[in-house]
Amino acid sequence: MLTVNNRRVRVINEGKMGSGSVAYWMSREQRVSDSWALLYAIERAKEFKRGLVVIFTLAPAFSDANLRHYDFMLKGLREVEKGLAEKGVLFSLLMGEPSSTLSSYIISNNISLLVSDFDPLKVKRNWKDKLNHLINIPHHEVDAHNIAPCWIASDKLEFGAYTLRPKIKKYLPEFLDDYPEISNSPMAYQPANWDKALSWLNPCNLVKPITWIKPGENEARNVLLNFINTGLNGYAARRNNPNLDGQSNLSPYLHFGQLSAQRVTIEVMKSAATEEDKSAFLEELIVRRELSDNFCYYNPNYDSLEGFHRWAKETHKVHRRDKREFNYSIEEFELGKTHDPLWNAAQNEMLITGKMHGFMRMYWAKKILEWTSSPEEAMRVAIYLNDKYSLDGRDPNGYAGIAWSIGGVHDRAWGEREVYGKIRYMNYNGCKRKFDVDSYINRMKVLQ
Ligand code: FAD
Ligand code: FO1
Repeated sequence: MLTVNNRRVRVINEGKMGSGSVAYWMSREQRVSDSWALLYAIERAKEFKRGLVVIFTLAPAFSDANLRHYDFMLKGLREVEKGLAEKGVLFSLLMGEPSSTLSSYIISNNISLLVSDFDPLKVKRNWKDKLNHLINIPHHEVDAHNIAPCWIASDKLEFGAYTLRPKIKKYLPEFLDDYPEISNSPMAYQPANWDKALSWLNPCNLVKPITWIKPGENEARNVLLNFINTGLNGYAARRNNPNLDGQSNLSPYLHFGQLSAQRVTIEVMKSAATEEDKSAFLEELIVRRELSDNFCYYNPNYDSLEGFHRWAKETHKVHRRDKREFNYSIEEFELGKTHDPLWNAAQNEMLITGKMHGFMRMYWAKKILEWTSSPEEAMRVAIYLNDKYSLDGRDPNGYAGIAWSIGGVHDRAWGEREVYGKIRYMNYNGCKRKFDVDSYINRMKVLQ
């Protein structure tokens, strides 16, 4: 019986089925439970009475990811390999440029049907486009990240949360269903050589792995349950105060797909928290997160000025020559060496812990616009630092968050001022009115 809603699935390559196993090319959704992509592949293998293999292609130098990211991701993938074996599913780790590595695997193993998981980022779409020119078997793509599949929720670039929210709400009854369990049929397995994989990647090790948060699907569930029991209550009031641990800390797990946002939604809705806290949290988890996928999917320039709305490009053009009171190099930003102790504290929080508080990310990115020579340079610096140090970096949420801060994407025009033009302004005094800036600064000093 079909448990995966086939409107979550689209055929991105036609072709003739091979005689071998069905393959699920795991990439964004790195987990065993609660994955519509894995469940779809299991159902197809059953339908066509074929074997099933789950493949992960480790790409060389994935957009400058470093040891901090690979440590978290590879430990999570080891757990996936073990969890799949408990379900009797084979896992295969391939290393190399994904389209060529995977196409030769498909050909030499006579793979009959390829299933992959949806990801709006250009790097992934290029991999799939190149792969589809090298294979002639069917390739089905499943949106296992969004509750309302990206291409169903909206067929165009949305202006903001206010335009996408009603569309997502309309589809929740159809798509927000619980996941079926995968029955256990344990099998012995030969683990992949994970140490060799790490040395093959040879990632930059100047950015240290994170130890305050543990990777993997099981730990992700623990963090979720702990948040629901202790953190969800009061989320609406506490989430924007960087001195309180008011956020869920789920973003690294969601980014690497070690946790399903649909699972989070189901558990949050079942919880005893107040309606106010639930809706405040689900607004971020569902609407803002799925708005980021919409932005990256329908706007290929999601990481540049070209991706801003006309009014924003216009306002940056008018204020391009405005005098910058400060103009820092990427190294000065990276080492937190600006004149502003609050900005430096936020940079240190990200550099050391791999996660900057959500409120500070807005201030952090806006000040980069204010203290660089041009909006282009601001985008370059913000994306570079966010992707290099944030565990949840290289994510649609990051490109959308930076475009919101520097280009007013998903925001409106505000009163015009120097350098910012009509982009929403944030300043130190505004932060002081919201929270105890000195205690945040002192806490981050201790981290050093
Ligand atoms: P919580 O407040 O507990 O939120 C729960 C989940 O809701 C998050 O994990 C995330 O999936 C979603 N969410 C919350 N706020 C947002 C938002 N503003 N936009 C989209 N989804 C949201 N998020 C990333 O995942 N990766 C990034 O690289 C990233 N870079 C950002 C850069 C800037 C300049 C800005 C302004 C925001 C950025 N965000 C990014 C969005 C947001 O700040 C983080 O998702 C959030 O702080 C993650 O921490 P949390 O899971 O504890 O958040
Ligand atoms: N996905 C892959 O399929 N192969 C990789 O080698 C890979 C490396 C990687 C490193 C850091 C990182 O943050 C993400 C990485 N991803 C990789 C993608 C990740 O799984 C997510 O799908 C996307 O980054 C989120 O859209």
